[in-house]
Amino acid sequence: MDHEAIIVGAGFSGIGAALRLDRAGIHDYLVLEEGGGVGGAWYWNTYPGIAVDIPSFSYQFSFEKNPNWSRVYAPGAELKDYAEHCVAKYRLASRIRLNTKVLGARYDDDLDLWRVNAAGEEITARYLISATGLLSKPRMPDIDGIGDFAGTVIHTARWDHNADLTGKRVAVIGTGASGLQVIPEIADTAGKLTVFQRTPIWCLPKIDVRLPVPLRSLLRVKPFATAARLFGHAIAEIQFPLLVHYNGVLPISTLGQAISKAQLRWQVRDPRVRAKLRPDYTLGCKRPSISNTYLATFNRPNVALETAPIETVTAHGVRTADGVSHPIDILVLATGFKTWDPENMPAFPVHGSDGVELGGWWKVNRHQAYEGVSVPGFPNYFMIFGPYGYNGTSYFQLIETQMRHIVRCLARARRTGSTRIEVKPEANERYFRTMLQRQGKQVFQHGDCTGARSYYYDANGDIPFRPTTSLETAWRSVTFDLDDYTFAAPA
Ligand code: NA7
Repeated sequence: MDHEAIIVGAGFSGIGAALRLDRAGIHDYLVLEEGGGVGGAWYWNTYPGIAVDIPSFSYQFSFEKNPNWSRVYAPGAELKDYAEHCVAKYRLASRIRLNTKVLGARYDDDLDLWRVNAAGEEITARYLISATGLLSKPRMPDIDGIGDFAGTVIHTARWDHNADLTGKRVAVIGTGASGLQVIPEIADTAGKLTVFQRTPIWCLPKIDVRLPVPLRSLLRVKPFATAARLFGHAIAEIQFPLLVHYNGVLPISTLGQAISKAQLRWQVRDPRVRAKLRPDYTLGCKRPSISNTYLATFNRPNVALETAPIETVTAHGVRTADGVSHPIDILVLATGFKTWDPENMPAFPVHGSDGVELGGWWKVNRHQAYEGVSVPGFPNYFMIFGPYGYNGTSYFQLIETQMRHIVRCLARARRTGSTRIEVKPEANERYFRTMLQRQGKQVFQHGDCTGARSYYYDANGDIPFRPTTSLETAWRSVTFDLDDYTFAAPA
């Protein structure tokens, strides 16, 4: 066996997994990363205006707080720097193999290990930890003629820094979080900017300020760092878990909608444009976003909002269903990511015990995973982002919570000399049932999500996010019953 563990992905999940394994005394692991650098989403996404969309104080490891964030919502480059800092400080580089795409993994029932196809080379390990994130595979829109466009096409998740937008006719398709960030940034440079919106997004004010150096030095003092972190957690908790999962109990969406509408009235002058930007679904049905500059961009004379459906992309532009042709030079796709699609969940073909394939198993049985971490029939396989694992708050809480769970399993296996850890089907079913029962309070039941087109839904119409608060999620990771797993030693 080559290693005790293989971690797939060197984004924050993979880095966090590695750091937690080290802390648990498991040093023999290898991190495999497709990209040429670490940082995951922050390595790949470099479009103008990219920034984190929950406060940075919450978007960091609890044990490695960064006192150098330049803003409450740090720009993407600082997140990438922070990832590199963690790798350097904890000496992870020698255990990360970059430019190595995992093409598949197969469990060997005889030897209780995973055979991982790493860019064509087989590497074996007892444990396989998937840390591939959710938003890592860019989604190309299924629009007719897109391949015929003669100009430059750029997906926000793979920004082309050689493309010069100065004075050009630019179109952006998509008004999700990426669109909201990139649109105000490029409006200045582009000669004419046309934004193609299919579904408006609830846009909330961003409580963002620059953090001057004296204020940053306060973040080196523990009580201030803790207070900032609690502030960040509170915002993140309201922004998703409370808003979405406790919609039937707390009127956050009503309040948020009122704030968002007030911002729209205040920032957009033309009432017709305002009407187009106003969503008609309940806040929380799809991920809302925050910006102080997005809406006002539509006051600019060189920016147009187009809501007629796109019929086709031609060699020289976009034609909408009302028969209008929009000539353009550069087409920006802010069209998001594959989420619960079979190509992304799992991110690579995973064949468990007896060769069962995970994507196929989920297709038949619906997305499910015990505590969002493990699936029956897939021994020694653990996910950071599995179905019903992420409650929507800071991604770092997910990483730390899931690693607490995983490390508890690995520690018991060490203590008992076990080589095979597998969640019991009845424990998984119990967890799945509980998750489904909890959905009664979610916005998806209480609100009107008809027109939202949310990426939260999978092909079965399920929303495999964990309907719990972060406190409960963390509590479960330390209290779940280890007897929900079987631990087996070699015969
Ligand atoms: P999102 O939030 O999935 O947004 C994608 C946008 O692209 C959204 O407005 C889509 O409209 C639009 N889209 C996608 N396909 C098409 C087609 N075919 N035609 C027209 N419009 C289309 O991705 P982001 O990258 O913005 O954000 C992802 C996450 O990153 C975000 O939630 C944060 O957590 C950070 P739709 O709404 O589907 O009508």
